[in-house]
Amino acid sequence: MSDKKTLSDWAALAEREVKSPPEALTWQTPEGIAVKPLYTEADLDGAGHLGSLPGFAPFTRGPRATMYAGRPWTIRQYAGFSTAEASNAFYRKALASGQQGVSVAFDLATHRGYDSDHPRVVGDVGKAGVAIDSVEDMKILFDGIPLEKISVSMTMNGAVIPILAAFIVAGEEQGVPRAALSGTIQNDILKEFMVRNTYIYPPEPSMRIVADIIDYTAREMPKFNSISISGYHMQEAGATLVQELAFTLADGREYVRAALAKGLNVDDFAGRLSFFFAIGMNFFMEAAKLRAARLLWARTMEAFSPKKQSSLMLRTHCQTSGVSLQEQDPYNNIIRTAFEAMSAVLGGTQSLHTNSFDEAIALPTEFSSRIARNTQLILQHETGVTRVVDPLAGSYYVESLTAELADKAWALMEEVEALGGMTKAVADGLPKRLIEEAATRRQAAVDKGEEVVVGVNRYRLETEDDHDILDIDNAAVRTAQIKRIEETKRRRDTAEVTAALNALTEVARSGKGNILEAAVAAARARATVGEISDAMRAVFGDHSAVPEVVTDIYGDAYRDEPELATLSARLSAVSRSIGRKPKIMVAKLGQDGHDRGAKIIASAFGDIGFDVLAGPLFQTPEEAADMALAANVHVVGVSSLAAGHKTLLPQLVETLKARGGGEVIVVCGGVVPRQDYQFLMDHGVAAVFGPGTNVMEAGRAVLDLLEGRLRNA
Ligand code: MLC
Ligand code: 5AD
Repeated sequence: MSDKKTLSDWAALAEREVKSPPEALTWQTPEGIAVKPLYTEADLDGAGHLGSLPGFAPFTRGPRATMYAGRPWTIRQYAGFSTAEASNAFYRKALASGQQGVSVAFDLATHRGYDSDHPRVVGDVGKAGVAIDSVEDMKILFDGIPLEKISVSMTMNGAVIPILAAFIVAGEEQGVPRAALSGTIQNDILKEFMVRNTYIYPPEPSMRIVADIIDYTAREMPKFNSISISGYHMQEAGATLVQELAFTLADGREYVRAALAKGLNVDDFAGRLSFFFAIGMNFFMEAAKLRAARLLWARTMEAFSPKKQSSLMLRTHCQTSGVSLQEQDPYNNIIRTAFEAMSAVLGGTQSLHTNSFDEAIALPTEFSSRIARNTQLILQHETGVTRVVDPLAGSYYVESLTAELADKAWALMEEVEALGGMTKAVADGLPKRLIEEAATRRQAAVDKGEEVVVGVNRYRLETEDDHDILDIDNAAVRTAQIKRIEETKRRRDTAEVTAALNALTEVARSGKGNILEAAVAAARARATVGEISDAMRAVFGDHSAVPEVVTDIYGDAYRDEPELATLSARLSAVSRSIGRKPKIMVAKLGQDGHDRGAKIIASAFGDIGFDVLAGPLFQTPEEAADMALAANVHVVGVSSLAAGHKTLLPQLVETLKARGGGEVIVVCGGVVPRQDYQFLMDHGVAAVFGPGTNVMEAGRAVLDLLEGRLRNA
């Protein structure tokens, strides 16, 4: 009885159970990792990272010795909408209800350095975050929130200079010197060029801004994290976990080099670099990812020979995954978020945001935010997970995943090094391409039902219930903001503002002095976010990207499916009757830079056989209409993820009509609440494709519309 069983005994037993060799149960993940049905001690042989203790390099088991037993992670919910007054009230209520840190979501106008009165941002003001135009707004935003006690994260990358400057001055005027301010500024521009797209200036001056902020905060703000090096948005854009890990850490290495090139000493700033990862549904792999991230960052930093242990330490914020959440049967999202939160905590995050269940529909309501926050409070207070440090350590599976993720990510980091580092790799387009390929592959797997999404491609409800959503009256916010801008400009000393802005331009031009320092003076004099941004635009110019679309990924996945052949045949028939392939322009309007959906549609529609024109980011409705007419398209498909659809779509339809393009079919996809479908239809939109749309079905629907138009012609 006591004879020890071997792995081959197990394999034989397993084969009898499932009637095929156990290798058939191996799961090939998108990372290229083969997950076996059983892990044993033998799998630890290759795992060289074992045996370390928390609080000591390489920190695989956590950056602190006691981790949550000493102090739990910070419950830091990302939020912001409408005006500074509205967001301030929301933060105060959240803090009174158990939230522990603040995290500001700015609107897209602010992100891209435009004041609320700028004509390019009519659909964006106050929509996806709070509108901030000057110190006056910033002071209202933090009114009654003690900045010497509560740490504040600000997700800002494009307009990072005017926003951080306004925050510093708001602190000053609240009686909190900048040395006492604690918090984090995202300040991670490389991933903006890759995936998030709220850049303003070209890469080179943008990297100078990052380095100037690291320099200034290292000297002046010892409690402030100078950067939040973010993989989150890569995963949201479709990256695999290996890509997320590798590109994030490679970005980090690039920022370290930029700071060193400014003459800083590594130990003076490395301890205030922080990170930010997404936590998706692959439960154990996500926890392992955080462990691997700490291991690899310590290895990366060793190369710079720091003296302080803290310079090797990766501290991170995590956010549960937005893309994993669904519009269909949305209460399922509460469950998804809870699992993701647990995984982030088992991985040892320092700070966490849990998404609200209405994520795929609109911004959170007070109700959905409460559930999201309580998910963390229950984890902290009721489950006992805080009592023990790194409880997954020693798990054959998790340790083996930690090692395998680290190896694969390191190999990809080496590839980036071979290209000359991340700035060069980003310019070359490699990371963006790899991420978009992974995103398109993933979409095909979901559309084909290979990857199950409950309530979407399986167990779908016949009818969905209505849900209350938060809808922002964007016109009212804009009016209020414009009024405050006018007041601020009336009260300030114009000569002082002009002098400060000129001085800032000169620092930008000459390369001498610190950009943030000059901007703090301008902010104090009440220069606006737009004016400070423009003072740098005058020297740096604007960055514009040419959209590239990957091909043959979606089509290849459907190669042997009759569905694709049927669709292609219908498309050929339409092509014959109109004398060319039907042409569709995929458009992005306003300041919404979320382009995963647009890129997947452009790529898949191209593979199906449409003639696809990918429009650039940030078009006004008029610019999109002109481009569509000049290119003689049959269809314009607008992808909207930042809630601008009710303003921008009607404008597009009207402009097309006014300029002789009344026959162009306009469709819309993205984060559009069902409540808005009728409004859009009444304004001339032919079809709306909400979240969870199967791309093949969208293709069929667009063909239906084209065929209908031909019949009526
Ligand atoms: C921690 N501390 C302990 C301890 N654990 N002390 C004793 N015993 C323990 N066990 C101490 C720390 O040393 C620190 O002090 C203090 O407690 C706070 O702990 P922390 O772990 O540093 O937490 P926090 O302050 O919350 O900082 C976490 C962080 C930071 C380092 C990850 O960068 C951060 O808060 N990031 C949040 C980023 C964010 O919210 N981003 C939103 C993005 S949304 P000291 O003195 O050492 O500091 C987005 C979406 C979009 O981007 O729009 O696209
Ligand atoms: N308020 C709350 N959460 C937001 N997110 C984005 N903007 C806001 C906001 N204004 C969250 C969503 C999204 C992720 C990028 O951040 O979860 O998926």
